[in-house]
Amino acid sequence: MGTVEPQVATDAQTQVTDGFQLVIDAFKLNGIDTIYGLPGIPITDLTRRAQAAGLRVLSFRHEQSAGYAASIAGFLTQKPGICLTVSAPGFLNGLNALAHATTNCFPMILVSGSSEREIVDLQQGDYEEMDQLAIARPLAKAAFRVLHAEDIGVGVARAIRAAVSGRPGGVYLDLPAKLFAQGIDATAGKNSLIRVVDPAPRQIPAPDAVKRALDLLKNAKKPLIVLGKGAAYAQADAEIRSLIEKTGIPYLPMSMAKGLLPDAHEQCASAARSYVLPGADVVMLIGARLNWLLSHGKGKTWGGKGHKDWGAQKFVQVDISPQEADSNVRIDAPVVGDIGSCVSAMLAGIGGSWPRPPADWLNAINERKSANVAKMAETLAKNPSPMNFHSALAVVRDIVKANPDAMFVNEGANALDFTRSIVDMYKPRKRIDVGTWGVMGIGMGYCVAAAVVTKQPVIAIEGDSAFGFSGMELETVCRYNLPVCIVVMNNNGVYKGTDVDPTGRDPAPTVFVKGARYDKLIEAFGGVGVHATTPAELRKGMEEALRLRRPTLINAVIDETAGTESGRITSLNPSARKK
Ligand code: ADP
Ligand code: TPW
Ligand code: MG
Repeated sequence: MGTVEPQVATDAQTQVTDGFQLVIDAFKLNGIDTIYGLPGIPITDLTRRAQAAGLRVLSFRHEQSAGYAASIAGFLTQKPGICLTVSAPGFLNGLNALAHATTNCFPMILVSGSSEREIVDLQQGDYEEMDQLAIARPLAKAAFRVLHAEDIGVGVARAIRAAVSGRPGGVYLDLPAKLFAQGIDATAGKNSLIRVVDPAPRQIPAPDAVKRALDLLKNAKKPLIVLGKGAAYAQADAEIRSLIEKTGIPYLPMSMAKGLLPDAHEQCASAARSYVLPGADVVMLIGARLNWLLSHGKGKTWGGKGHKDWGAQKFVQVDISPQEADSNVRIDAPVVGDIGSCVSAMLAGIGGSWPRPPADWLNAINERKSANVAKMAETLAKNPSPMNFHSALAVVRDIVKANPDAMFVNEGANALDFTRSIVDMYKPRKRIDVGTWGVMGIGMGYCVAAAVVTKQPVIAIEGDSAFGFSGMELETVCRYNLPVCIVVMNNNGVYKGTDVDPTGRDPAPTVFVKGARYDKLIEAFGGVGVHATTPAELRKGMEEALRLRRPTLINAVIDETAGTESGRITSLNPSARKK
């Protein structure tokens, strides 16, 4: 297989266009302005020509990072993020992110070049031979292949609709090498393109479903609202805030819903989580699934006696997916529709009067909150040497407060869990993290997309292990000169740095090179490296990075004994449970 040269360009004389051009035109027609990818056969010229045509083409060092970037761009913009890869190995590298997008309900399209159908289907050993469509299908919300240039318009339109309509997800679009060079009449090509009208149609909830939900909520003695990342995605921020404030119901934000209302809001019950979940009698989920992150809606977290027992709560679930209700426990009042429409309908149903939740419930929550906040303030005020997660995060907390518009990326175990609970968010869709899978490796891809999409500075709090999964993308961050400040919480390993090999032969599986200097990596690419062993050094480094908007990596030296196994989810770890 040779390289595919752009044989024909659209121009007035030839009146011919080709597959490359039609893909680019179809994207542009649908407002797609950025491609996250990695070049090679057969899509090198697609990257070049897309760039020449005015699209932003961001080139990564590994497709996985490009894919994660595309997925979070989808979350932030409600437009499908595009990840472009080469065939077989490039495609497989991108596949993790495709599955991640589907799992997290982010709209994304993985576009991969593929080898010749005739050879692939007869398994004759083509260059990078693989039946990519078949492999992508179970991991994607939808998967399509385009064989003829005149079908590119339909293929792109279907991919866009599938990605953003209903519950968003990852879509695979297979573009065989031969397609790109196919020439067709330019007018016919132009006419074959589709500008997708209303790609994510509103879905209005049924009035009786809204009434059922409001009746349940109104009679609750201990109501609670849980906001998930679906609520953040929906961009119905004003309506959601209004619903919460009008009803006076305490709310809990899931991690990527933090900041939908400021975490410092008086109705925010995050600091009393372990009190409100088992205590509530009616819980309204808005864009949050009752999956493992909410202990499946049952067990001790929810006041059940054993780990499989249901608590006494009744649930309202607002979700665009009609199949989500009853997936873990009974949903007494499902409200199916898009969150903007559902919340608006509820607000209309509430009208001017709504009884405030009983004072004893609100007072009890406030008592727990105050006690927990005071306890945390005490811990944060300590200044141990070496730094621990708390003393470092006290700094991060201040910096975020002073820069509420900055994007905030977070991954790791302890580096994730402590950060989530200590660092408040003040605005919607600022916090992006490991998501539904608790996956490591989203870090640098998310940083690039967050900076590019929002034009805001980005702060990334990274476990030292987490950072390693996408560390080479430091070069990407520096190449595009993005205002990204990465803080590596360096505790010498996965969870902590203290394990030893009982045989004395090797380092323990969870332990890395002691005292590694991650700050030196970024210097190789012209970025700013900072070695911080005290909160003061960390503060100075972060302030400078935000002021100068230069790519910066701060190696924050954390006490290697400070973490716990698996962070907050030790109970899910089979070996740890035995202890
Ligand atoms: P979290 O992890 O924050 O709890 P989940 O990813 O579990 O959130 O849940 C997100 C939910 O939001 C999914 O069930 C998805 O169907 C739903 N969702 C996504 N976008 C919308 C929307 N625009 N309107 C309604 N529901 C949505
Ligand atoms: C793709 C398993 C969960 S958390 C983690 C791993 C490897 C790293 C924790 O160490 P880190 O944080 O980042 O240094 P800290 O502060 O506790 O020391 N592979 C993938 N995803 C996951 N989740 C794992 C492995 C894991
Ligand atoms: Mg670590």
